Amino acid sequence: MQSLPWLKKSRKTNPERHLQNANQQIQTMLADTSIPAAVKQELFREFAEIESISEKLQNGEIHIAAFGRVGTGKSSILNALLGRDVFSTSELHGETKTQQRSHWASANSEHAVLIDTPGIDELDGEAREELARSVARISDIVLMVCEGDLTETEFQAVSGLVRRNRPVLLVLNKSDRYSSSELESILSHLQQRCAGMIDPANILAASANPRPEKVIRVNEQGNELPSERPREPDISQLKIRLWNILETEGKVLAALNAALFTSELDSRIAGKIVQARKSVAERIIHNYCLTKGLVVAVNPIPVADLLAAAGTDIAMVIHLGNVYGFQLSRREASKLLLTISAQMLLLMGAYWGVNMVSAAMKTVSAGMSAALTAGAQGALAWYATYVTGQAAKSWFAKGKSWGSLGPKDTVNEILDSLDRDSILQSARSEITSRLKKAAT
Ligand SMILES: Nc1nc2c(ncn2[C@@H]2O[C@H](COP(=O)(O)OP(=O)(O)OP(=O)(O)O)[C@@H](O)[C@H]2O)c(=O)[nH]1
Ligand SMILES: [Mg+2]
Repeated sequence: MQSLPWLKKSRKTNPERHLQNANQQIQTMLADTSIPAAVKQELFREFAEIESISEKLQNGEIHIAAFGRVGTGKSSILNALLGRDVFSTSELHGETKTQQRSHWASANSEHAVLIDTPGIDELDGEAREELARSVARISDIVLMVCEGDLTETEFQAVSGLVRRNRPVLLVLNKSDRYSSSELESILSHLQQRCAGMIDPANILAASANPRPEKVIRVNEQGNELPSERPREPDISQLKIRLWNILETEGKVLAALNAALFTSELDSRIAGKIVQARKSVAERIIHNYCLTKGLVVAVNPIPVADLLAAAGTDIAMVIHLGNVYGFQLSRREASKLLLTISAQMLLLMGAYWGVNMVSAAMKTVSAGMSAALTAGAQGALAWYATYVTGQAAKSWFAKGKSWGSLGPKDTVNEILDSLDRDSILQSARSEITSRLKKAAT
């Protein structure tokens, strides 16, 4: 049999390795006391996914999920494959509310699992995307169940699944509602619409729960008597196709899916950790800025000494180091601070004196109160600590290195990116409001 198109990609990926990586990252993250509980909470979900996918890999399970609009007969198709009513079906739309699964004992693979999902069209765009993502994550083969030509929503869903390298079988259910010529023309239309996305061999008709056939009997008296003749489900084409895939590609599909899933997970987790560190670092920097700003406001020192006094930022640097997993000695911390403040003096030296003071006092008018002046002084200290914190953060994020930019350009880039005046203003107002609160 010709190899299926989706298998051409990344046959060599190694799911176990990705799983181990993701698992290790999560374990480290969970043990890291500097990471906020909310982010850890989010990772628990990924952790559960890792557990379930590694279990699936170990058991060699192959997951086949039904997906599609409400009421197209997703649950009915799966029941017909199982040969019994496992999943609940209804004429009323929205019968299936959550994902459910059942072992497909009669399949030619020992480990096939059928998964039922809720209909996609009652959800808004974002929720639908999320559902498609999670279906793509859990399933090795997707049965996209439709009951006629594809709506725009259905077409988007198919495209999304194909984009995620998910093997899709398009099942035109309720074929009993069409004459054979109608059926032929719908199928060929579907093949055209999905050209390049779905192999024509994977676009199939089925009737999972056909309505009884209306027949007219004529009795001995010649009277016409309408009656109904039950019809058997017809899912033979689908079953044969699935068995074929399971037999020839099943194991590879499961491994490929696990590899895709876990490599995505791998980078997702790495991204989350970076984000978490950034937000904790920002909070730490803000707290030190406030402390330093208050100290200077209460006990003003000459403007020119503010940078020299950067030595007092040692605690902040050590604290930031912890967030990035580094234990800095005081010596190392003060060395880093010296490097940073040297760059700041170099870059801001001329500017530091007159211009900064006027910027900080911009809105302060002639009859300046002592508190406002103090606030402006404190704001300058705040700003210096803020720049220092950002530079240190960048050094830690690059693994205790300035990277290709070097310290000068790093600090320069930080200075360029900051809206100095608005930082000074909000620093000043936070400091004065704290001072006022303390005074009352
Ligand atoms: N005529 C016809 N009706 C069918 C066929 N398959 C399913 N149905 C009917 O379609 C209706 C919906 O079937 P379900 O299997 O519940 O559909 P579903 O896609 O799971 O629906 P939700 O869970 O609500 O999204 C039921 O009344 C089924 O009896 C079929 O082959 N032909
Ligand atoms: Mg259902």
